[in-house]
Amino acid sequence: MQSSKEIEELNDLLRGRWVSGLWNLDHGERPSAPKTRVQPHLWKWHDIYDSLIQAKEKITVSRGSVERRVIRLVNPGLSETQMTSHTILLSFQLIQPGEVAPAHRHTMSAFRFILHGHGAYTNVDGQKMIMEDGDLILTPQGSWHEHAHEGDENMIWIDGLDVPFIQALQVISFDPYPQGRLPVQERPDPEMYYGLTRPVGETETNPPLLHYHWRDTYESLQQLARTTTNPFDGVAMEYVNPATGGPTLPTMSCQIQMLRPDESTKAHRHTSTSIYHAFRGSGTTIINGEPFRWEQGDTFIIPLWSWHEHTNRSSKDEAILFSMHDSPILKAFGLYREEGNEDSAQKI
Ligand code: GTQ
Ligand code: FE2
Repeated sequence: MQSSKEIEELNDLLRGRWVSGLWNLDHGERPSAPKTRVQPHLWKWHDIYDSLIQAKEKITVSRGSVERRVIRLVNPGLSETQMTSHTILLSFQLIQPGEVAPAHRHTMSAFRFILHGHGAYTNVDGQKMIMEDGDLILTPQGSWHEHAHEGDENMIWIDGLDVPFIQALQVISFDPYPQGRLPVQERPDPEMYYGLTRPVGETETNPPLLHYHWRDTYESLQQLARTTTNPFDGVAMEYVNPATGGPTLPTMSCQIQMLRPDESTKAHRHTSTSIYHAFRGSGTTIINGEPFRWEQGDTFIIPLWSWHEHTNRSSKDEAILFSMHDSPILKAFGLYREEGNEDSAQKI
């Protein structure tokens, strides 16, 4: 049995050599099941909306000062980093008529899910995409992007970025666009490429799919609702990257799901973290035994390895949840695990 004094002396010696003994490992660093500092939490729409409106009064968007009017969701377990989870930063952005959020690019990938307003567009690498409620628009890593508003009412959308993950890899880089506006490229409407045909000879120049229209998404949801439902997620679909057949972005999967009137899903848990936005309807999600009641506009987070199940609280109206997941990261490294409880669905 070594005395603690001897161990201390050894530790002091090793410290000076920039090495360290494994005997100093805290057993808390070796939990028997995944453990996260991310806490379950629900943000009410009223708080988000009021914060955006107050910011609108006081914050002006202009080049070189505040380039985006953005409110981020801070997880109560991550107040030092001010992130929403350990992998994703979720924010809400408001742009007023006439404003331009100047062009830039960064190593973080982003997506936008549009909530309210008309007449704004995002330009991604020259592709001008007019935003409509329920649309999903991607900004893959390294693409130039600018937002501008030609309509006459406030425009609000969700921004999701893989900031904390890219930060952990220490590869954050950011460039402002050298000067002026990002030019819109004159080319055939990229939507003609999204089907299964393309102009002969243009194989290499197809623009990537960056814009998923709500009218298509909703139509697909309704089609799926007629045929099948997933026991844990209800009528659920992933936004696919057609170039790879894989998830929406290399680091983030975006999904849309419908809970039919009175529908309840069964409980499951997985090693990915999920953030949900109630796009339509109202419901209750039980996270590790604790009920979180959501209404349209609310956003909530389910930390990894937490049991969760959803219920639509209405017996008349469908509920629609938009969600984002870091599962592509876990899957890429063979770390995705899932456990389901086939018997759990219970009425609340
Ligand atoms: O709109 O380009 O919420 O660069 C955070 C960083 C939005 C954006 C955010 C960004 C953007
Ligand atoms: Fe950006």
